[in-house]
Amino acid sequence: MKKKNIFTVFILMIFISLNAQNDTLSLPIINNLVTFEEQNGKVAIEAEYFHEQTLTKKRKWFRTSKNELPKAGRDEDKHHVYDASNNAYLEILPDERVTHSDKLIHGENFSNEPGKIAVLSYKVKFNTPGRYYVWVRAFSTGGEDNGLHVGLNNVWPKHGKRMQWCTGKNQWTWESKQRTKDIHCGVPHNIYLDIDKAGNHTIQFSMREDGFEFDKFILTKDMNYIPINKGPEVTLAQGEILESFPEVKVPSYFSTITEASEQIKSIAAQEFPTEGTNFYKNGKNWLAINPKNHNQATTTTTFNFKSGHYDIVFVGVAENDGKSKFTVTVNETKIGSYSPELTHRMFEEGKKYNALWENIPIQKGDKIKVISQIGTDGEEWTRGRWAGIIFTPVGMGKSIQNSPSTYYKN
Ligand SMILES: [Ca+2]
Ligand SMILES: [Ca+2]
Ligand SMILES: [Ca+2]
Ligand SMILES: [Ca+2]
Repeated sequence: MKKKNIFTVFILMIFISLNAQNDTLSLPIINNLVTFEEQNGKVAIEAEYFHEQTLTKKRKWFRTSKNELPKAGRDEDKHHVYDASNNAYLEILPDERVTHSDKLIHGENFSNEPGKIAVLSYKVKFNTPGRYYVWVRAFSTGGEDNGLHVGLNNVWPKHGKRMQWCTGKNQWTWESKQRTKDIHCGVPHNIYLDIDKAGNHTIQFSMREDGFEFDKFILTKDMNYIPINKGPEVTLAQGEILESFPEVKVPSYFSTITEASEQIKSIAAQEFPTEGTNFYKNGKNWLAINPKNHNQATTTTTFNFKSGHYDIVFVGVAENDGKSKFTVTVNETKIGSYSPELTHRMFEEGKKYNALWENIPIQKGDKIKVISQIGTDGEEWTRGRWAGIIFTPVGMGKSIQNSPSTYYKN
């Protein structure tokens, strides 16, 4: 065989094997004997347990888990396996419409009509007929990945159209709201399916917006039910589920946020110098002060990102021994001071323990200084722990802070 031919065969083999992997991730992992079961007016099902996927020419649902990362064209957000129920979820790819400025193509990256693109099916045995409200757990990182349709037995009723998520960005969020012409963020109690008689029915979901991430769904007869955390256990009427997915550790709050978008710049606490600052490196994520030796510490580094105006998010660590105090300056001009509230945990980081300073001008080469002071509850001392500083485009600082809280006992 000529060199060129060998090369072609080689490329072809890579192509086939990559596609094989991707095809695998869009195929069902249960057979069509598996039937879920409604019990006491409720049934919960993992998105990844569909028995069939159809109409996949333009877009397809792909499974993501610790060792299964789909490569199916444009997909700018990160993987979100941590905190997903069953450690796996589906994402509809490619995600060609990421922001409002990407062209909207009806029937390709958007489908206001249900049942047209990438239809997932789930077999459910209902013991009780009646009206079932539909809740879906989704992960949205923007404004063009937060819509879905739900249907029943190949019918797409009015009240299954346009499920919508507005709040709960950048974290797994249960929602059950219908987008309407007047209320874009959706009307609660408006998404439901009417099960006319007991027995087997097929529950279906189809694409509204590409890039949508789908973890789990619940059908409940209780109009006032609100799921929490990962929701109820899956219940089976028939068949077996063999696959279980390996757990993924929740990354630190700071890294979850900073990795969420290319637009987000950051300097982690441990990227600041410690020598001669009274700080020490505490675990993998924090700088801290040993209260036996010091009550204050100061460290300075250079801002190396593009000059401009930024929203600044300071990720401090709440402690249960008191309130630390943090001050940030840019070239000796004070940007702000704050103290995270007490937590009942030993440590905690999350949105409510951050500071936000908006629309701050910073030049490349400016000196960013952080001053930490320890706090006390009268008996013990905090360690002035902090995780880092985040710089976002103006107006983004508020919205990027949603992410699961994290806490450690190093
Ligand atoms: Ca993605
Ligand atoms: Ca999209
Ligand atoms: Ca996505
Ligand atoms: Ca799941």
